[in-house]
Amino acid sequence: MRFLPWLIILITLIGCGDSRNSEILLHSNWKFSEAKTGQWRAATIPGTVQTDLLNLGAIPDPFKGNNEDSIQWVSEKDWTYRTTFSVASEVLQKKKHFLAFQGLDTYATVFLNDSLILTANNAFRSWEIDVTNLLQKENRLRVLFQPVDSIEQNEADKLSYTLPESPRVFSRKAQFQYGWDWGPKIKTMGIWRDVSLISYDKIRLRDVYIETNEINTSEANLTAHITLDSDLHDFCDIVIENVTTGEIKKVNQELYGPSTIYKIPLSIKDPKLWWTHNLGAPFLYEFKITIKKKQQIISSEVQKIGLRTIELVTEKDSIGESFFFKLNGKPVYMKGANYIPQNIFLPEVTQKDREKLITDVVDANMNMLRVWGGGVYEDDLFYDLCDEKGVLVWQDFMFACAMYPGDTAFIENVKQEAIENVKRLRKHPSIALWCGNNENSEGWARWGWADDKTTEERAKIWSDYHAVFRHVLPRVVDSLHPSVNYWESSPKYGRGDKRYKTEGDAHDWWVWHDGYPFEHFEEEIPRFMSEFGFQSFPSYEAIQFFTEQDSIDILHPSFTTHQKHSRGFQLIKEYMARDYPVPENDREYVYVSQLLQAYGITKGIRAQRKAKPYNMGSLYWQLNDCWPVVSWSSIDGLGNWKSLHYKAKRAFENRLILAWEAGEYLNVTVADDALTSITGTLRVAIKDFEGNLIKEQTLYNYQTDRNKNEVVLKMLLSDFEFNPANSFAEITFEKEKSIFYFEKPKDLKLPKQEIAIETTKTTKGFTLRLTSEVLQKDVFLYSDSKGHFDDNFFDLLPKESKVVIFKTDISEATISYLTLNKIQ
Ligand code: BMA
Repeated sequence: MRFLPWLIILITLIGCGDSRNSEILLHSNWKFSEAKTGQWRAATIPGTVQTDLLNLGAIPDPFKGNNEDSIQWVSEKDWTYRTTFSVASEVLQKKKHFLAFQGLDTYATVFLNDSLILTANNAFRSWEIDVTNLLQKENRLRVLFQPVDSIEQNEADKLSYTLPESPRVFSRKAQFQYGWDWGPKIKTMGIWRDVSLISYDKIRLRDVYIETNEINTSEANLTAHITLDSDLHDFCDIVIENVTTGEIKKVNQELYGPSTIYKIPLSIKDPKLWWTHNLGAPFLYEFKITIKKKQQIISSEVQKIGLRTIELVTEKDSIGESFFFKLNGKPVYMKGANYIPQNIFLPEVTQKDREKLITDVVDANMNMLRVWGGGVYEDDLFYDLCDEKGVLVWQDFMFACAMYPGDTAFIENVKQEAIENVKRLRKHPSIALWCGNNENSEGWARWGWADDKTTEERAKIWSDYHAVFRHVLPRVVDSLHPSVNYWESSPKYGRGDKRYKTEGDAHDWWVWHDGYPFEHFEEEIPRFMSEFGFQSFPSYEAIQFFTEQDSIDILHPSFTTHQKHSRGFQLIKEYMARDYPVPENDREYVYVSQLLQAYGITKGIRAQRKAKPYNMGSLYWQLNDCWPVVSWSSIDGLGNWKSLHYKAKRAFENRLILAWEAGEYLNVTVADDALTSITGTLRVAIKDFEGNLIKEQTLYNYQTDRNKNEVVLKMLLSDFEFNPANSFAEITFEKEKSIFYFEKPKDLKLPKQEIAIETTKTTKGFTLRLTSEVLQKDVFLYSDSKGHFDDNFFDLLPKESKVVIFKTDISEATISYLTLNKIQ
């Protein structure tokens, strides 16, 4: 997964006949065939059977139309992959050779030169096989994949009861691929991560982990854990260079045989801490670790580390039990979203895709992502980006919405998976929490899963749950990553439990699944909201993509597979009718669906932030999609920001102006998440939609307080005459501005006037200057040309102008707009 940079150096040096470790990617010459058909065709590694077939035009694009249904046969067949590779004599001369598979999806048998070398059964694990005795100059490598169905059925048949969500629970494979309420059912198969040949002579650098033991203001104490494979009683030099400070530590080490960890103490003077991007700099130290023998470099690796402490504080208090994170000793309010894999075809996700997404996360002022348990433990590159950009990661183990088996083989498999992934991910300062599963315990307690089970069956299923989530996983975390907390399940309690509000994290699905109005978010606020969400349609581009039409047709038959929630369309319409005008026109309907989602979710964010420090986190469901679809995401399957992403960005600002009506008053405060408070002028101006000032009130020398949100300004609304349907409050505090409306969007009397738009072509796209005599609500700029507006879905204030940048590579772009004014 992350071998490439040093691999290039290694390969170039192999020619010199030195004793360096060598690793060669085996990604070439692969062919694949449906078993026994002998029809061999070119394959891409890493990849999947489905994407290989797609590349050949042998199956239709499952993201388009209703093609998803017609490709189901692929995962029901056996498939074989094969390649040949030659090994250069310099490499072949080395004493030890290993074949390494970073990921096989899922039930695979591997043959090298016709000898069986591996039987794999977990897509979340990597495999390394000693092939020293089998490797030749010319080699044949073959990997056979079996469909999951019969294997799962076999396991299911061993039980006298049916596990909830069986049979997917028997396979250690991304669970969302079995179909989810936002994703297609595509059970991929294939060599989904790197495969390589590792060769060495006497010593191999297997792993490096630099652990932070203690940080104080003058010094940080660290331990480098260097894992080496070696012959007994050999010696080598371990050189650790802190590239950032220039300090070098060299140890002449006696070696004790294979897989031995050598611990070397390190320190950093005047340490610079790693912070989330909204609180400081995510500072990283770079270390270079080199293994030398008699002055010859055997292997080297670069690792970046961040110095920080992170703690989940769960303490009994007068209300129940707290749930908040302390970063470097400071309580931090977490703002973000739930992340799912960026593509159902996991190897299709490029580094550019990851970079774009994590940049979008930072741009939206998010400081935490929850990597949800129905996907995968992501590649290191994902966490590298979070490390660099200052985003914390709540990492679920890969279990979601089900009850899992508890036989010895399953538990052992899970244990190895956990050990490997915790060891890999603990290197990243972004990892803030390990969480056992998504909604398994809530499901068991509330979703009727136990209803048809006998007392003995219930006891057995619960004790199996216990074995994985209260025994194996916490023990792995405690032993390998004790500086980060383990949390058994998200949420702690379901919404049927009265402790929902007072203890732990919570998922609010009263809104959406139970049809409660958005105002519910303001009434039932938990200690930490780790999921709450609402669907919207994706961009016009995404709809055009999967309907394969130029027009926008929301009744097109391809929505049968691109709306996975049985009541989805109905719920969107019901909620829309409560708060918004319901347009007849499809383009407008899509637009309002996005406004609606943003309206509801930012209402939730604001209510949760207002409740700080009672509530200390707001992570909405969901950040992204794994294909183009109608879903809860704020960024659609083609990477376009929906209204929610723009509006979440505003609601997640470090300093957020909050206003609400309480009786005859308009109450105002500023929620401040920054580490240092500021003092400034808070001003409320009531204006009509033509911009006439009706009333204003000012508070001078107001100092923000990051620890609590008290009402600091109260405006008596009964003191003056105004029409709430055509007025708004413009509230400013230093650089921040917020607009408050007194009526629901559908009840506003918005004037009908056009916006004047002045467009200038620039090297990177277009600059637009928008002006209007009247208030223009929720201005939505769009273009048929691919691009990104730096701001969108904003309110244009009367007699003000606003500049928006449209970044695009297309030189002739037509830009159009919609506003809520046009729709009423
Ligand atoms: C949440 C998630 C997902 C699901 C979403 C929307 O609870 O954990 O299982 O997609 O609800 O229904």
